[in-house]
Amino acid sequence: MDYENDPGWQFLRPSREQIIQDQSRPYDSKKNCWVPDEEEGYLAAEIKSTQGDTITVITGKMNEKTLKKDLIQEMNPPKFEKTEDMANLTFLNDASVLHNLRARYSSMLIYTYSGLFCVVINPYKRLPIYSETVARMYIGKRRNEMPPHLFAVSDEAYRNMLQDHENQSMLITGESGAGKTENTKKVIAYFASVGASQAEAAEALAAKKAGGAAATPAGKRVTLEDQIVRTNPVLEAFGNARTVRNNNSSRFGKFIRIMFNKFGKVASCDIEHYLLEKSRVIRQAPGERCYHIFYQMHSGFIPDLKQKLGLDKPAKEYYFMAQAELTVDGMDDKEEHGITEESFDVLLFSPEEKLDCYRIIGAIMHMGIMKFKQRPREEQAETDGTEEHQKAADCFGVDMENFVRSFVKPRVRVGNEWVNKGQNLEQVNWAVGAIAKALYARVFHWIVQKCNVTLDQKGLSRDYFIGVLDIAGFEIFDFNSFEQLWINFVNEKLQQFFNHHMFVLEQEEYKREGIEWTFIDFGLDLAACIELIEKPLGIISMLDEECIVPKATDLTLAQKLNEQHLGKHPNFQKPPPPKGKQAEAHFAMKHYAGLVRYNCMKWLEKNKDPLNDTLVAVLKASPGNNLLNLVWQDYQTQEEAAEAQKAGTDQGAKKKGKSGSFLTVSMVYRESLNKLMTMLNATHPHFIRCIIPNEKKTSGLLDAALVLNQLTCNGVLEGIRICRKGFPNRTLHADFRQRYAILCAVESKSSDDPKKCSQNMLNRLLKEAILTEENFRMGDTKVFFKAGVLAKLEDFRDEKLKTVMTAFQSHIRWYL
Ligand code: AOV
Ligand code: MG
Repeated sequence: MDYENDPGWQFLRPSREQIIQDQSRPYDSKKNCWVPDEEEGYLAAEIKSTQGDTITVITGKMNEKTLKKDLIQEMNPPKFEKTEDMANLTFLNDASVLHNLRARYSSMLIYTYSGLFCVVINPYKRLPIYSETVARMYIGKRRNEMPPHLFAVSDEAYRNMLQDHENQSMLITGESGAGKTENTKKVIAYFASVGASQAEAAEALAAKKAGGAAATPAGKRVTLEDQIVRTNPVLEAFGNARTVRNNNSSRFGKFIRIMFNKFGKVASCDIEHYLLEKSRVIRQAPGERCYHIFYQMHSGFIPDLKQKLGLDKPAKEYYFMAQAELTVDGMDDKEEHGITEESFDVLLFSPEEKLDCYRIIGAIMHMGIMKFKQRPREEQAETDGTEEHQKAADCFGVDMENFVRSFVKPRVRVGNEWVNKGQNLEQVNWAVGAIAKALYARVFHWIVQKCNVTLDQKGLSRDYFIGVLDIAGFEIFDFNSFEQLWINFVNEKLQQFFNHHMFVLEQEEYKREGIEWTFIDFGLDLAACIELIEKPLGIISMLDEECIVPKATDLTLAQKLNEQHLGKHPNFQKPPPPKGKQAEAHFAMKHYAGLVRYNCMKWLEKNKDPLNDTLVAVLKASPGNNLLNLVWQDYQTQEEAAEAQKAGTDQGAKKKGKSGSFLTVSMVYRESLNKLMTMLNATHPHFIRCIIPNEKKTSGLLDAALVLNQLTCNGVLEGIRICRKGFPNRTLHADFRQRYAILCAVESKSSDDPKKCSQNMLNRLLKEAILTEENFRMGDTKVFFKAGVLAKLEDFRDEKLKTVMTAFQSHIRWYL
């Protein structure tokens, strides 16, 4: 294939001219270095003089600087300029990693490997690197045969699955706006299209060999692959929103499992979702929007939709969707609604299901402007006009009187009695918000389940899967609450998983090679923080506990947490005083990614997530909206629970954990996190780290401090430091013999066995004090080196070559 003529190629590998130019800069390993710089992260500099611990340098900006010796970092030789895998760098340090990523990004080479990671920087513009032709270039290729690409990682996962008969996972993480979802979409499309066609060919071949007829390709009808790809627009319409950082921000995490048969043909698919941000349904911060679907429904794509739902006001009057922005630059809600609708159809949502779903969202919009008022001198709220109440009830298909009564006079239990208890205005408003959020979350869950039913195709056997995880990275905000605790906890677990995986892999290779080495499990580095969150008497169990203590408040929780852990657990700290826009905090936690100040306000409520049961009962029994019955099906109201208990049928519900009244939000989250981790632990993982280059959504601009911070949070830099503790560079004995023969000619010919030769050569290098015992390890097939050692050998080799060449040239001259 003629790769270089593909329009995408220039964004995958620099041209020959460019490479020559990049590598032509003068270089002196003793002088060239990096010095820290506020703006650029690190500046290239040249050492002028050294006095004891201090060093004087001249930077590229022609400034002279004197600084502590240990602040400077070594610079790599020019042959590593824009290197495709940073694990190969002679000098593994923060400055070189940043420089390499920056140099590559300036040429729009957005993918780079760093050992086990694939790092990608958001290009903020469409690059022609995801085309069908580019995808084809990567099929069946090994990672080092092609420039770094998400497709290379995807293909590796696909091949590993078929060759090792092992499930695979792709973990795509990064900050908001870093490109997780875009990359997830490309991975899914790659498996769906390329994986499918390749497998068809394999299957046809197998069928032919077996003497049977080739399997017929799916033809023009809607294929499972189409349906898999189509889940995305639906999930994005309901789960994505404009935020300050990302115009299309996913407000939930997802794990998509694509299942394959043993030929590698897509057999089925399912989706799991995590931590949907419910609060957005009723509240949006400045510069943000509610979920896209709200605006799509107002766009007029379905001409009579608004009329059917009684949405006769302009969008800006519906409070739940109009607190901040109504539009998104570059996004046409009408067109998007068309795509959502089309995808709904491909995924076999029926017209009735779609309409019921829109009616529920419509009802939420009406609920946001239902007016209530308080009776003078009474703790009793009542309706203030009933227009919106009626419209909401119509959408729900329930009786308006019943609907309103359940807000203002719900049935509650007092001792053994059930009574109708009046509510004040604040309580009513709170109940409206709570039910809107719960309903939305339940509709979202139903949509995912409905997609799963469609994707759950019978027929092909499901032998393996590749799971793709798209989940928000560590969040360190000015105000960190319950949601951040959970996101950060999940990330802590994922990072531990990575560190542990790396440890296991290294360990396995060392063992295979017969190297003596006690490796440290770096997964354990994170254990302390994880324990602080999840163990008995840890933060989450104390929160759960406080939720059942009478008269407990957020502040009693904060106090108990501090009493239990402050000064006793290394990761639990007193929050430093707020800086800039930071909010007050009740405690701080040392996470892998940094210190996070947490504020406990509303934690009890967020964890209990109470609902107005009377209202739920009304909605659940709706005679006019089937979907409404369905989404509440697994919710047992207190009254139902009491009845079930009386009748002795309560056990089942409790055991299944289906009753909302028995489980806290944390308990549900914990269960789904455990399930995810168990599943990931049984896969071969592949890691994609997405990086946001700047906060201006601008292509080509790289904010060094922002990027360095992410490299710290996502473990790329830590991964490199861990690497340095082991023996990251390795060469086969035969290669070693050939390359360094010039340094020890006699030994390189001392045996026919390459291993013996390397051993003899290494002994010689030891004798000459070029190497020390600590520098390397002999394995069965390879020699392993500490970071930087191979570079030293290369220097010696270069020098030797130069001497030989000079001698040779003078010899020739003499001869001539
Ligand atoms: P996220 O998933 O990581 O954020 P997205 O994948 O939504 O981030 O990316 C944000 C925006 O960056 C997209 O809408 C694109 O405009 C642009 N972008 C990202 N990656 C690419 C790419 N490879 N090519 C072109 N444009 C890209 V969040 O969901 O907010 O955490 O919760
Ligand atoms: Mg996203």
